[in-house]
Amino acid sequence: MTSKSFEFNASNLEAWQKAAVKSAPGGDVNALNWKTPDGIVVKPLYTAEDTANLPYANTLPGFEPFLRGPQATMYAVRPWTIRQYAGFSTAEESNAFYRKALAAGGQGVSVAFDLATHRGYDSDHPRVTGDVGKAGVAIDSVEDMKILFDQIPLDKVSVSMTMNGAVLPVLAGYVVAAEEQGVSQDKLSGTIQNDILKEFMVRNTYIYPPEPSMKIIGDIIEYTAKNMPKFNSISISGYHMQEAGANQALEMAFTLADGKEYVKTAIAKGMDVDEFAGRLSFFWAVGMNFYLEIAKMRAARLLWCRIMKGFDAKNPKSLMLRTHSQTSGWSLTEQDPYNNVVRTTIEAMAAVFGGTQSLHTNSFDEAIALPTEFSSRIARNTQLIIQEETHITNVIDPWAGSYMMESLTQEMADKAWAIIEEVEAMGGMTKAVGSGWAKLKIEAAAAEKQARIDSGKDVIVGVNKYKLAKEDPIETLSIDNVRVRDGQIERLAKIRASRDSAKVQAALDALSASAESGQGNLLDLSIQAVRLRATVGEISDALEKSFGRHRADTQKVTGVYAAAYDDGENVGDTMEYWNALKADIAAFADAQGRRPRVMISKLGQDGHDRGAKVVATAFADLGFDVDMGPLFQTPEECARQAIENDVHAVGVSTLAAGHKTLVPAIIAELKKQGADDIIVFVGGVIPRQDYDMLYEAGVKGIYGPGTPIPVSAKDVLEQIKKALA
Ligand code: SCD
Repeated sequence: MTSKSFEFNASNLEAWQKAAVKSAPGGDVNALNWKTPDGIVVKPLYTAEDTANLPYANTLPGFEPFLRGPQATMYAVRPWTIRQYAGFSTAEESNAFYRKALAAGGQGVSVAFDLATHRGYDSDHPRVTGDVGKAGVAIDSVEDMKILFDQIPLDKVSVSMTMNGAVLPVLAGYVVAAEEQGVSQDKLSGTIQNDILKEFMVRNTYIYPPEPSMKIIGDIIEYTAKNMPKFNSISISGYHMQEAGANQALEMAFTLADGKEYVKTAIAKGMDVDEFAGRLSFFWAVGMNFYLEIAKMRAARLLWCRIMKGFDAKNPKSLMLRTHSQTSGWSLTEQDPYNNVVRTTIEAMAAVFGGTQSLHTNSFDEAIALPTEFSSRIARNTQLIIQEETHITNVIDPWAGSYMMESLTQEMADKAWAIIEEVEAMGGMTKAVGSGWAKLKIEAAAAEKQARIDSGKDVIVGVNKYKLAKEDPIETLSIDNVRVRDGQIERLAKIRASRDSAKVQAALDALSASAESGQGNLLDLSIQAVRLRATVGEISDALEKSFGRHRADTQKVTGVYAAAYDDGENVGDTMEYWNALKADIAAFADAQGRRPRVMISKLGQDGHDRGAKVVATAFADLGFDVDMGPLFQTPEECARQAIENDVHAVGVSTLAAGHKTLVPAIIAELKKQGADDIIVFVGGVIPRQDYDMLYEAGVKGIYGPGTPIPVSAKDVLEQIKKALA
């Protein structure tokens, strides 16, 4: 008997409904639906009916609308690039890491810069004392760049650089380092992130206000289109939006809308769309919503093709969305951290099924500290195993034709398109960002998500369910930032002493003049200045003279956390805890004549403010008076504001490893300014082994990732009461 001739009793959807009712909770099949954070209803069963009328489900990879992938053969011919994002304090250490990684199966370089470099400060600037060498490599001049790429052939290895604020001096530094390696600009392949709009929404490593920042992007697209045809001029990034709390539809919509804005900017410079659009690239976060992530990546290619047709693009390269992806850093937990290897594997599979061109897999210890050599190896091997052991790469877009995946792809596309149209009605993404609307949308999504976790509705294994009684510490990497800074200062002094200062000054003046007049290309002028050994800080200053420095306001959403926490579906005793705490806070207010007042602050150049914003929202919803310090405060500025606002407590949110320098500094400043009654607490990414040091410095509470906000809020209230008594 062949399978063809096998007889069976046919079923239909009605019969299935009847069968399902028997085991569905409350006899209601609809109770099995899952409503995603994007508002899409995912059903327990999909059938041929769901795909019968889908317009794009039967297309092919390598052809419009590219839903199934930009290449005809995809991984069957060439798998995605394994491109691990890394940067370790000094150029020497980072270079050694890249070379080792390339030898061990890495396929491209991806540079992480330190926070001082991102914000356009040389390492000797007083504002960045706690930031040099933190969260990436310190680069002050082309001499550092040359060390960074030493013995890495830049005509062969593609290099991605995550730089947005100080994009001109950094890209210029790379070009000149290559030039001095004997590699001309036309041979350079790689990507510069160069995506400033999302910086104003979420990542916050901007330098100049939006308008001149867009001018810089236009100049870079223009220069690279003419001189660096193999180089991707931008990496339009949704990653940081999802990391900041956006759901998949919001991430995709805002990113594509950003892309539209960049296309408009380049066209306004007089370029033909097909001259540059083939080198626009994208960047997605891939988190734990497995199906949604795959659907998002397929839908995004469909929508980008539609958008580019709207600009009359003709070249297929202009119509196809090519993307890098990174597994979600936010999804990593400090608790039971080896679980993160599993999370990252699942996310990497989603990125691959979604058809990514390049992928970074996070190391399991990244919720705690910078990755070690061991954790980096496991992360890289995760990709190598998928590429070389599983045979996943042999089939192109393997989810195609799945009733569920094809429906979900269309639904994701429709959801995102509606948001893109909403943005368009506001006048485009620059306007939506400028008004603060886009940022608040993401922050509201973040607060909602946190409330779902804190109240136990969204499960995170090892954090709010299946918790370990005792956590074993893991080995982490620590950076001696004083040593890094001293080394950089020494090298800077040498460069300043050996160059032709008059020529450098003339090149910097030319940059200031161009920024003022709008004439000339800023990347071209930056390359000239870098050849003469002008530094990152000097070039940034020369531009700041005309452009000014951007200061963000500190709006926060209200009511969102409480609404999601207290939506009547709460599980366990979390609601009792919440209500008791609110009563405590109200009693405090009665007794003291005012509510407990906290200032949530970010110190140094660390711009990751999701945690700070969510905590501020939740504390306010609980009944605290909450002040939000502006980003990038020095400890001295923070202490002054705390005293002026007469707060009871300062909460420092730290995610970029600056805590050992900056937290003792804020405590010392409060003391110096006569306010040691103001207590200091800390939240964010802090290795366990640093806890004692911080407590000794005078910190009253440390709340690592995974601490439910009501728990930290209760502790802060108790500490404030203690300090007052
Ligand atoms: C690929 N090719 C094929 C093929 N597959 N040709 C024929 N058949 C196939 N099946 C060709 C491509 O067309 C291309 O050639 C070449 O092979 C390389 O492939 P690619 O797909 O372009 O891959 P890659 O060179 O790696 O480029 C991938 C992107 C690029 C386009 C996505 O922009 C990139 O590498 N981005 C990485 C960005 C990044 O690392 N960001 C880190 C961010 P041609 O070029 O000739 O067409 C980290 C971050 O922000 C962290 C968070 C934080 O800091 O806050």
